[in-house]
Amino acid sequence: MSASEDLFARARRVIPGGVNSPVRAFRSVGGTPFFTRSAEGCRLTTADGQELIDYVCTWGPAIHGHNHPRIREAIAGALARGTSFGTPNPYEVTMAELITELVPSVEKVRMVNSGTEATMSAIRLARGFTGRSKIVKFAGCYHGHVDSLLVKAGSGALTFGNPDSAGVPAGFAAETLVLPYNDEAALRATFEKAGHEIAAIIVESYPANCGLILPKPGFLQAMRDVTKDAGALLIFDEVMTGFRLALGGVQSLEGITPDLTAMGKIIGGGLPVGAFGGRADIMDQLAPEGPVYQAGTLSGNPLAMAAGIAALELLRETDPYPRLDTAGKRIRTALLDAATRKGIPLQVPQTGSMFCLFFSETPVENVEQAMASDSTVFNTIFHRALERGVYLPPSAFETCFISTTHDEKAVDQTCEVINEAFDF
Ligand code: KE4
Repeated sequence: MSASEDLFARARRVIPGGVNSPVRAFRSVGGTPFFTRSAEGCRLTTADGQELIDYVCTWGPAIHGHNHPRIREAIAGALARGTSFGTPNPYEVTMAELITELVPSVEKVRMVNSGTEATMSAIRLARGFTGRSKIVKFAGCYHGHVDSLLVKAGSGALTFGNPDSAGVPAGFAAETLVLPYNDEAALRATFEKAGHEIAAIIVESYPANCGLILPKPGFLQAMRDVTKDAGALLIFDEVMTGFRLALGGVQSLEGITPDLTAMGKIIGGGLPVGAFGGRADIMDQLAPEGPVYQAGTLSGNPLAMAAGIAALELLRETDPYPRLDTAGKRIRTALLDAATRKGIPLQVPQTGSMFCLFFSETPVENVEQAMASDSTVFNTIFHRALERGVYLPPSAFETCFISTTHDEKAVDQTCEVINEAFDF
């Protein structure tokens, strides 16, 4: 039995499914998940000593790779002063000043401890600010395990949602309307019919939890238009894309100004963190300033703030985005070339340091088309790449991430592995 198999057997006796987050269990791709013993730069070392080039990057936070010295030193410096105070601390102020400087739509920001907390709090704030209860989300978008967002589309196009998880009461789901992504007509029809009841749209600025699906031209602007006309708010969930594709997030690339933005991942430098922010007149509705309650024991934790500040300052100093996009394009080309040689239909949506593999004849524009792609082929490629030292996300419906430590040598090695992985 390998060390990972032994660890997994032990884990399953005391942790549900042996994991602290479902996707880590490899249920989608099959097999036993490896356990990571350490990580450095773009490489993980497993409990069995295998070295892997990591394209999961702890699901987004590790844009500077693992164990970056600047981030490690920042944590060590904060650690020397203690771990948690339960009082305001200077790091929180610096973090808030950084975020509001880098993301102009965020005039005020509140730190939390996960992306889920960020989206959950942003929704409560939108409902409190507008006095309305309905929320619009899009099929295939994931915003964390918030009750009111674990909802799938209702029976008809314009009916309210049904629970997408046990434990979510139908009454909670009924307050959520789930629309098809990239369907502007459905969006406009919904707001025509129910706009006066809708508190907010929440949308992944680039959906990346059903693979990577990019918005059709004008789709995000249509959301901005219909929410403005209806007196509803537009919430961009940039937990994944914030600081990943540009310092100002996707909103800066697309020229859209949301009312609220949910953030996470990169702003914690690998430590537990989330944040939500936006227009000051909305944010000032939050306790203790206003009537919308929201709180957190470890919110603004000095270690997480120090790590996140270092991560954001590194991004501002180095502007890694062009190079990350070049690496993304190189890997995309290698994937498409290998698939063409093998005669396998493959789409590789890629933007900056994000890409995914859809084994589909046609481009994927919504979750139905994503689900229709061939995940069996994905699983084969996943395991063949893993055996050869490249770790892709263990699901066809996730997104790959590249870090600044994926240097030429690592990308060259990845392209070689891709060629071998497709040669089955
Ligand atoms: P967390 O609560 O996991 O920190 O963030 C939830 C969340 C919110 N919004 C978006 C756009 C997200 O992608 C996420 C979490 N992303 C997943 C990756 N698909 C985290 C991985 C996991 O669940 O273990």
